[in-house]
This record gives sequence, C-alpha cells and structure tokens, in this order.
Amino acid sequence: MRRLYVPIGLAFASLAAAGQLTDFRPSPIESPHGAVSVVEFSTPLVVLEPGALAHHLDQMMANYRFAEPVWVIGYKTEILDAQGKPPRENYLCHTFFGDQHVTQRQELDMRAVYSDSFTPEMRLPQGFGVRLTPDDNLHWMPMFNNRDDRPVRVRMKVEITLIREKDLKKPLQPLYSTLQSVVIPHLFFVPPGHHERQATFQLPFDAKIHFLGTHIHPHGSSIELFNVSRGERVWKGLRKTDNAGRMVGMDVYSSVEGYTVRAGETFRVTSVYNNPTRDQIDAMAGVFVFYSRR
Ligand SMILES: [Cu+2]
Repeated sequence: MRRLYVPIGLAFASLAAAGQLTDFRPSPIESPHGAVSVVEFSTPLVVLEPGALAHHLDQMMANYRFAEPVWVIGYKTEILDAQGKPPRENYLCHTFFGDQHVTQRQELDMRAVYSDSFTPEMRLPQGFGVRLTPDDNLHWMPMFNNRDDRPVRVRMKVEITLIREKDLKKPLQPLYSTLQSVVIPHLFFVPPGHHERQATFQLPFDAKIHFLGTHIHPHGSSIELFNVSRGERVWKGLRKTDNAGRMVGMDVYSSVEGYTVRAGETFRVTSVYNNPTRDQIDAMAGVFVFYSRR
C-alpha cells in the first residue's frame, strides 16, 4: 500500500507564505563574473511514512522571493536526519526551485534548477546563469521517498549559489530549462527485468544546450537524449556505482560551447531500468535540459 507523507504538525504549512531570500553570504567559489554568494534555507523535520513516494502535497511546498535580481549558478540539496547527519538510506526523490509550479507538465522556458538523489548538486558551466528577480514568485518543491518499512524523520537543507546582479563584473548568459519526462504523470512502476520507456518532444526555437541532468530512481541504468531529426545522439547519461555496485550518482552534461538546436527539431528521451528484484519498483525518468535562446 502506498501512503502519503505526514508532516509534523503544521510546520511545513508555515512555509507556504512567500519567504524573502535576503541572507546572502560569501561563497568560497570564485568566478570571473563577480563575487559569488550563497543563500540557504531548510525545511523542518518531517515524518516520512513507510512506502511514501513522490507526491505533490501543498504543505510540502514553499514560495520564495529574492530581494534583488540574482543569477543562480549552482544548487544543492541535502537530507539530514534528526541528529543533523546524512541518513544511510536515500530519501530524496527530487526537488525544483524556480519560477513555475513543476507538477505534471512539461513547460519550456522555465527558469528553474533541480536536484535529485543521484544529482544532489548541480553547477552550470562557467559564463551561464538562471536569472531570477524580485518579480518572480519562486516555487520550491521538495519530494521524498521512503522505501523503508518504518517511518523516518528527516529534513532538507538547500543551498543556492548565485551572483547578485549588482556584483556582476562581466555579463552572464541567461539559461532556460525544461524537464522532459518519459511519461506523465512522472511516477511509474518497473516490472522485474529490463525496462525501457521513450517519449519525444520538440524544441520550437533555435537554442544551444549547455547542461543536461537527469531525474532517476534506484536501478535506473541510463537516460539518453537523441536528436531524431538529425539521427544523432545528443548525450547519454549513465549511472555511477560504488565498489559494492550500489548506485551512487548519474552523469551530467555540461558544456560552454553547447549543442546547437535548430527550431522544430524532434528529440527522444529514452530511459533504461534494470530491476533485479522480484517485485515492481518505483521509477521516474526525465532529462532536465538547460539551454540558451538565440
Ligand atoms: Cu522521483
């Protein structure tokens, strides 16, 4: 049986009001584009019931506004247990932070960043950023999974790396993003064995892809982006495993030069799962595409 999340009290609901992001601290990262700052926020501890999988519950989300225009260049999320330590199991499904509510849609031209359990941190290639201003009502959506057979208490810590527009020494090129999933709704189940899913989409404008990352669940093997119009592979992200064969990460594509997209080209996203268990397993598979418009 799949159960929903049970937040502790109404702590999460209090986050629903738009919070101002004003606490810019110096980052140790250096950039020729200007002084780099970091902004952090965190959720309260929440209880994840056993079997809880990605759900988009209103009380889990929060709205924010930056006090001034900023260029986001990096994003990181971390799950901590009640003692403030990273738990052994993997409870992060995925998160979004950006100018749109990313639920069961596939928008183009989002100004959003993401993380998931196999890409807990992303950094855009040098010279690029996602511009956000005080006019943007920013939406933050954290999602957890609990595949254990007992409840756990965890919280999520978020770190946004950015350059304040007033600190820019050299211009950054704006990036836009889209999440292209192999299926909508995003959550599906994979039977034992090898399992592939595909979906196609078009980009109706000239663009250059500068960053690709994935959202995937345990036992996912790869996600590929293929340019159908040109009959060529754009990129294939493979899972990374540790010495014990446990999945610990996914590749990302990051390029200053970029991959050129011509308006109207069709792309195919293909995900591969290899389910070694005897039961169906939960899955999601999508590619997060960051591009510049030309
Ligand atoms: Cu997920």
